[in-house]
Amino acid sequence: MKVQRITLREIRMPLVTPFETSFGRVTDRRMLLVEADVDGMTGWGESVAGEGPFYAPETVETAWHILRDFIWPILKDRKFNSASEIWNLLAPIRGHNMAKGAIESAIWDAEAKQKGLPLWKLLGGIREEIPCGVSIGIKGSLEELTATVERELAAGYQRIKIKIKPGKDIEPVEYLRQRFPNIRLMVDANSAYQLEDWPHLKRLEAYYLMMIEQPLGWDDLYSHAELQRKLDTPICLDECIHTEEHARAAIELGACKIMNIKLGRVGGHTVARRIHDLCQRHGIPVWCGGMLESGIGRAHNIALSTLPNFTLAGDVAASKRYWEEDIILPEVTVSAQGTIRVPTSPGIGFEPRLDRIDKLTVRKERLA
Ligand code: OSB
Ligand code: MG
Repeated sequence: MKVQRITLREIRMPLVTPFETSFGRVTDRRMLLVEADVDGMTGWGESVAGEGPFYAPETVETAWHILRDFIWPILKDRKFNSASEIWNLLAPIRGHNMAKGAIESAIWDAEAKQKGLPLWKLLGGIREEIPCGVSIGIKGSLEELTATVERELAAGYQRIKIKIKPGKDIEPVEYLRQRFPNIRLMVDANSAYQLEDWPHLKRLEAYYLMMIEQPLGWDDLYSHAELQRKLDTPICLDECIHTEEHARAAIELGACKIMNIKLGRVGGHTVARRIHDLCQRHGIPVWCGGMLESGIGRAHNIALSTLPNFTLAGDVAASKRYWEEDIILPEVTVSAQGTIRVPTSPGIGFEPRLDRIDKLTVRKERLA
């Protein structure tokens, strides 16, 4: 196999509702799409790098720079046998997993199409339907939060995650628990707390949360291990897990009992699958995180979520929660039972809408 050409595009799309986390608020997404021509077959990937370096160090700009100036020179004229080799080919570049994941996933899509297989089957997935949850941003009032939760439950979503930060944590959780005593509820702090805050976090245990996601420093496994020893509620790590080695360290240290796997954060399907396998061997359940993706990134998340140890509902939800109109056909929809039916056509199984993508494109560069 050989990548003949890649096309980078930056598209911009406004979110249907602004999304607020402890690290900031997003109203308009900038997304970097990678279209890869692999021996005449086209594959698509999406970089999940944010507008700013606030969730992780990468941004749309750094991903573009690394793809054009470092990744493409490695892949140009390079022969390989399968997409599973791309991660190793890119090993000389340290970090920049979101840039790597964008092209690596595009090559996986192309390989699956060449083989006439749905991507999820090529990855070794076993699920024909995946369970879905939602991630709800920090809201201005408890009434607004409750109304949102009601709407998502009515749509069928199987678990509710709310974003928290100091000052907006115990109160919203207590309020929701009183109104919804039986729902699967969890919180995500996106690294907003310090280890010294542990007695405060301990108070959340009164509301029997499924897990507390990434309460402490984005790269601080050690403090999470200390915190997990003080809490009965499972800690789920997100930001902290950017490599397979970090995943192993987290497990050995006891820094979490659950893991969130995001394709971009770990550099693509190959490493995502290895972390999945590692967690499975250690009895750590995983779920697929979301990064407010367009349909292309979402399609990759669906494929990844079919692996056997993705036993918990992820943050992979319907297109219409995010976009007035998505860039793929069909759009991603969720059943009344809160599941997504996995597509059966080759590759990612959703067709990118080139006309719409062109209209949304603010920058484009072809590398050959
Ligand atoms: O921490 O999981 C997170 C969005 C952007 C950055 C980080 C996170 C999130 C979400 C949204 O929680 C998940 C989604 O609905 O795509
Ligand atoms: Mg998170």
